[in-house]
Amino acid sequence: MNIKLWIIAAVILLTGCGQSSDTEPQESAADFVARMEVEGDELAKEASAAYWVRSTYITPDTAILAAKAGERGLEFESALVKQAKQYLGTDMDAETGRAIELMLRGSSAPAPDSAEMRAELSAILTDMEGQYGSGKYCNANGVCRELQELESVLAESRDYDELLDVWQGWRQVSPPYRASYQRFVEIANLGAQDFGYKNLAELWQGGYDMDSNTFTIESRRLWDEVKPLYDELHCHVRAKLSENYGADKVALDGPIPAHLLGNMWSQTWDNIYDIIEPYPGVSPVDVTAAMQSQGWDEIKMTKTAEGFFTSLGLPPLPDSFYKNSMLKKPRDRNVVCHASAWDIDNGNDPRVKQCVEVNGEQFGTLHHELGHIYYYLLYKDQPSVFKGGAHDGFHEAIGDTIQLSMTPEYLQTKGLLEDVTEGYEAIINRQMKMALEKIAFLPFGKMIDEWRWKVFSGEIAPADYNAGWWRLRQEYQGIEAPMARTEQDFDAGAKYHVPGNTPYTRYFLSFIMQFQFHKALCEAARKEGPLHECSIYNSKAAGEKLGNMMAMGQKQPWPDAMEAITGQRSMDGNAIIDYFAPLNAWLKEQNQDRSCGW
Ligand code: X8Z
Ligand code: ZN
Repeated sequence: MNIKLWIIAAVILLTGCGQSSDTEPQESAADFVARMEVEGDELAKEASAAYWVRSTYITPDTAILAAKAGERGLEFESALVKQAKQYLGTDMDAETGRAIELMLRGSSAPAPDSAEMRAELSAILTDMEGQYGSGKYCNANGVCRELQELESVLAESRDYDELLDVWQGWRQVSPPYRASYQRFVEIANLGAQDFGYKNLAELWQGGYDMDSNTFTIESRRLWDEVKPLYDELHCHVRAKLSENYGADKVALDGPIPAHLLGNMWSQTWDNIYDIIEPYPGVSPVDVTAAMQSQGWDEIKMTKTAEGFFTSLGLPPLPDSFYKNSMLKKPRDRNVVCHASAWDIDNGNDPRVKQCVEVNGEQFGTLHHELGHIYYYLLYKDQPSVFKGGAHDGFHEAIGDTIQLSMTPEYLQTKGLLEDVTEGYEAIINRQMKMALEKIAFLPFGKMIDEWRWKVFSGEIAPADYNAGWWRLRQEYQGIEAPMARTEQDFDAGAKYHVPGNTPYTRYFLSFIMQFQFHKALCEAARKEGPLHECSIYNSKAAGEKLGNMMAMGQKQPWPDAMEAITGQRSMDGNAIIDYFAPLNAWLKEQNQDRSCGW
């Protein structure tokens, strides 16, 4: 998560929204921006200290501290937006204009101008994330497990009933905050209206240098570009699961039961690669086994990930990073294990919070988090208002772009793979593993905010939260709940980003853009050959391109940053489709006698 504290101008989302106030500004726009910079930094220091402690030590005491800090942040934000509005339509230099525009975007949880509601909103957000973070499921035998342990069962077990037990078990964590979520929606919608938006959906959609309507059309276009490949993958995976579990459990003409895909939320499916592997035994890549047998720990994993970034000519992480990060789950207290990267003290004290376990998935997540950290380091000299990804999808895409370069050859240089197998079958196997991660994710990445946008706009009413959720799960992903669900449940709330209130479209965009970035960086690195074989490891030319783009922060509209790295000015699904061309052709052949769809 890009924790650029939702308090300070939390320049995450929003357009300059055309309203001006009658009040005459008291100071020049440039003076106002400069003053906010200082005041915002001061407040951010206090808030990040409170949030960090809260997230790494969940207790009723830290809830009080974090909620209080949040309240002050919301108060600051309301005042900031109010004054910033006064400058709309007035004369100012371009840089100040951009700063004002970014300030008016508001944060992901804006509060109305009421001390009572600020307190309520902040308390609700703190509490929901805390409940999620300390969630546990105790089964009928009295065995209690936390989320990461339950996730391991989803990843490793192939026992239908055992999978079902942990799947439904984790979903017992969220109903207790369903009513809180409903209240959060009411308050934050009022806040969005105070800031000049129809509702919170419009505010969230407004953070992309185009109006909210154009953005929703744009993201729909991207989904339409990649959906045919998803449909092929879905069809094949369903057929293999049906073979594995029986047609009575996985019907060949309907949605896939959600608990069989190897992931608690069915968002990535690479954990069931063993069931899907196109050419069994060809070119096995088992990073987890290699790391475990060689005794890797979280520090070696992080240093290795850092080593990729430094191989590109990017700077080493500051010593404080290793001193202040939380890279291991503490044994004696509840923490928010969902991985995140924190920009504390304006790029001087960046930290990762992650409950690292020694496996390939967590190694990938570490690269993802370091992508955020490198963004922080590279835009550290920008004024705070320009610190941020060109848009939030850029921030999410950096570390993932690096992961696309973790080819078998690269893994071999790190001692994580013995032999590199070449040939068609090896390519298809490797592409399948990646597609189970990257293509399977796309409709999930799209549907989460599809649900929230409808919840914020009222199209999905509170009484319909869960049914609305499953309608979208089925429509986009072609999956279904494996057991009866009711409005007593709150299944959306069992995914971190809902109680954590982190917008999710950013990941959908990231998964598309990272392939554009990979292609462009491979060209900069002068790598010939297919993109799925390219690694930019050690390429200073690629690093320079990436670094220059990150250093821009959000000072300019995102198409400028996109152009700086790819030469294109738009997001484009063709790069990911081209990347998977071999697998796409293979899947079409496999599916030719099947009836696809759900
Ligand atoms: O939440 C994350 C990161 C932190 S920004 C670990 N991700 C999404 C998720 O886990 O649901 C990364 C990809 C998708
Ligand atoms: Zn992230």
